[in-house]
Amino acid sequence: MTVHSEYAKLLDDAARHAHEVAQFDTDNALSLEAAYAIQAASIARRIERGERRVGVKMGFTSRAKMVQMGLSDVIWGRLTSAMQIEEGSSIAFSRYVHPRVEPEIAFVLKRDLPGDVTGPQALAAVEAIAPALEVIDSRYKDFKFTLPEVIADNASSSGFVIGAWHSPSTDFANLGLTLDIDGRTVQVGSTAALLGHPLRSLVAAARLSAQAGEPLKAGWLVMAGGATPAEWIKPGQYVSVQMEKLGSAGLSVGG
Ligand code: OOG
Ligand code: MG
Repeated sequence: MTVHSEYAKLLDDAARHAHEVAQFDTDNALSLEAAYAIQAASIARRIERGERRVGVKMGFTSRAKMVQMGLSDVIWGRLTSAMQIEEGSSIAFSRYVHPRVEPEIAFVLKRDLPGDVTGPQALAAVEAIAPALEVIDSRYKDFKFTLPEVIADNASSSGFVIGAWHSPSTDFANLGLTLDIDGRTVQVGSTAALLGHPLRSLVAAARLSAQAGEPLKAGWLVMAGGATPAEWIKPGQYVSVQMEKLGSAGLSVGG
């Protein structure tokens, strides 16, 4: 096995069996290119097991997230079918290492998107938009990592839930949102936190995916990134995002 496939197996096994691993690049020797190669190899293992590729997630597209995790480069990860959580359903806490949740906005595409697009061109390819929650679950001990390490770990992606779809003609530049746990608001933010406008996150997703040789496809989902810091979740909780004009999306946390 190459070094890449060894790390890919390590991270894939950690995600499958919900156990943590030690950081392996504390001296920052791993290039970003190598980190994305590990990510690709770990997702290839999921695809071999029968999962389908369903889209892309963006990371560190808001200042709130950059500050919380101490990293400042926009990153991306690959979404697969097994990561999707049905709206309102329950997730098993035991299947995660140390999950957190964050409010996002999701896009679904009606057209393929090449890498070099303007905001209006990207918008023209959007079928619908929806409020969403991402469940992130770093496989690294204590949820601590370097930039290459989190990229290799598929940008901590673990699960996502999407609320009702709406027409992209709704102005989504600056929609107020809250993250609520058991009916209590724990974070307040706006979709404007995402690079100033969530469409910029979609434009970045198109560019980065095309650069990786996997341009965005019709039918794919794009998760634009956490608009507020992420919150830890615990068994017994109900977690939801409430978004102005677009409504809500939620999940409950089982044992
Ligand atoms: C990395 C993933 C970042 C986002 O929305 O910014 C991310 C992490 O915070 O563990 O998903
Ligand atoms: Mg996220």
